[in-house]
Amino acid sequence: MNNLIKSIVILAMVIMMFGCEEEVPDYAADIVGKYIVESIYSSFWDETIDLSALPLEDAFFVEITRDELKTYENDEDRCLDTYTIENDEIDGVTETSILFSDNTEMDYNEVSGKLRIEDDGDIILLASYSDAVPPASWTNPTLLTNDTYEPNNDITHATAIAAGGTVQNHYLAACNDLDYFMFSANSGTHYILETTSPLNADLDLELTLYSASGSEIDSDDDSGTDYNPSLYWTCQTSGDYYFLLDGFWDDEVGYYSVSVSTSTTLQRASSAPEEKKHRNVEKMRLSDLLFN
Ligand SMILES: [Ca+2]
Ligand SMILES: [Ca+2]
Ligand SMILES: [Ca+2]
Repeated sequence: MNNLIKSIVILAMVIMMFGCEEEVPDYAADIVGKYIVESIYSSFWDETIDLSALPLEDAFFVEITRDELKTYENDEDRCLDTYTIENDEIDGVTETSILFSDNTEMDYNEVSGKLRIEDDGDIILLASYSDAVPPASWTNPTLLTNDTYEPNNDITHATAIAAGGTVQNHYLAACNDLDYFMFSANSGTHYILETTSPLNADLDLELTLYSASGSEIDSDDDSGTDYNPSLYWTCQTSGDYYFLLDGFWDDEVGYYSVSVSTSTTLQRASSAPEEKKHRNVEKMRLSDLLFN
């Protein structure tokens, strides 16, 4: 055989050899990615905990590379630029399991586009996440992304709220979040500034009303339901007015609703300053259940 034919024969044999070899599926490629924890079923508590509505600073993240499964948890004090990360070294990925170098494994499968991981009876449901992990606010508390109205931490960034009873849903975040609001008021009209928080929420808000020049007009702490403030006020001069909602204590966090309503007749008689409502024990953090 001349050299050309020899080369073609060798090439053909090489192609046949590799062609016949069974291809090992790249299972790892199916699960590599960044995820946000959507729910956790705890076999110990026999309870599924829905985490899908948590603000980013309270959420949990998982990042899977070919070598590692990393779990991210923000520190309890959201005001620090630190967080906790746990690395589990991955040895291999089969069709159903992630094998770790410490000889443990977790089963996985896909459920409606989510990655479902089972670990010793606990079930963690992960949704794909495309933004930075950990979120920027974990290392820079000024970037807390607690609700869509942020930033509104000063009067110049106040959230506009219509004085027609529209209810806005907000979140008071850690690190001394301040939520400023602005509404237009008419002389002679009565206004009711009202807040509510979900049942059993451990949230104690206070409200301060300001004029456009920033001078304090009135304030309230607990006149509403639970520990929520509400304020009855009659406008003397038409114009823009501002109010601040912040936590009575430094560690207040949680969802609340706020509205500004008008009334031509309703005006609550002013009462003497009330006593501060007594609060019960602190609520336990979710991560105390999950990671300890
Ligand atoms: Ca807020
Ligand atoms: Ca704010
Ligand atoms: Ca209060």
